[in-house]
Amino acid sequence: MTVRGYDIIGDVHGCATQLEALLVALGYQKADGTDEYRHPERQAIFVGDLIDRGDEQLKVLHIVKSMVDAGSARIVMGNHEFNALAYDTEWPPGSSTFLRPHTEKNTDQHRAFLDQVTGDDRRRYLKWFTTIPMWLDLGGLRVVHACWHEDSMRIVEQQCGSSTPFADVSHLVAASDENNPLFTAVETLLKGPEIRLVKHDQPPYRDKDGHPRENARMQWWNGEARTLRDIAEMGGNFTTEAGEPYPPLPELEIAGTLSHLYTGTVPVFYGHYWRQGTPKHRQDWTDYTACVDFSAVKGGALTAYRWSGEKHIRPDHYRSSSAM
Ligand SMILES: [Mn+2]
Repeated sequence: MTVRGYDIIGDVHGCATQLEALLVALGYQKADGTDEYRHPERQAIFVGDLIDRGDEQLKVLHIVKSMVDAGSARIVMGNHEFNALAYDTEWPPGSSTFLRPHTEKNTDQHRAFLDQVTGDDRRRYLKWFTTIPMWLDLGGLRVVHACWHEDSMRIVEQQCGSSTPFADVSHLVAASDENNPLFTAVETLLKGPEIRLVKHDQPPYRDKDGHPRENARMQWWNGEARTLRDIAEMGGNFTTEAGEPYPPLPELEIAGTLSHLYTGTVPVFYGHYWRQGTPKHRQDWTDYTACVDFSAVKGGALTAYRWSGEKHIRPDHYRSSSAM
């Protein structure tokens, strides 16, 4: 098959019904007697986070792995696949401690997966996760779960020798150690960069759940952003510690101090950011970046971007399983 284009599909989080509806809407059809959806001239690319939260995780894994095995799809790793590996890895062996500690919070976050994906299935899919690359650079387009950051990619390549490091458990160990440079590199690629507000003399805030926070998400996708106000993503319902609305951040020029802002001219597709509603300029897409995570498991639409060689993002190329 000659691949004439790619359909980049957002975070599925166990929503198999929406996934099948989206694949059908995109013109993919099941190969006879299998769950492998295929398209005569296109390939799907999953941005990671197939698992956690949703009700149909085993079915999602079955569909997506069938597609990847058959060459109908590709995938990059999400933070939830990475966390699943670290949660499962007892280290040192026999110690009853795990690379991702089995705290109540971590276990609750992973509960639906642990309940739904059991026994041999769990072993098989975790093993598959170790073969998933952290990013894809396909020439005319780039795909990563949370942030395209070349400095972090170089660290992964130099330290691990590839973009697919986790078949070797020592790399999983290094990436779980906060003092190892691999930890920050993997966090940046899979969870996105954050900016420390207190470092810029700004007060901490409370997020929508009332949790105190000193870091804000960085809008790395906005290459034109220059000031702290443009770069730090502050939600509308964040408050100060005292419960007052959080004041606007200052127009303090900081772009020159950051390596994270994407200034490339090759389109980058990513997920992770729980966008709401329909895709909006700057917030969700720019000329060279497009988020495809529109919160499918929280009532949003599972979303894809249909890329056919264009050099700039075209918002009319977004597709979803329901009307947008
Ligand atoms: Mn994610």
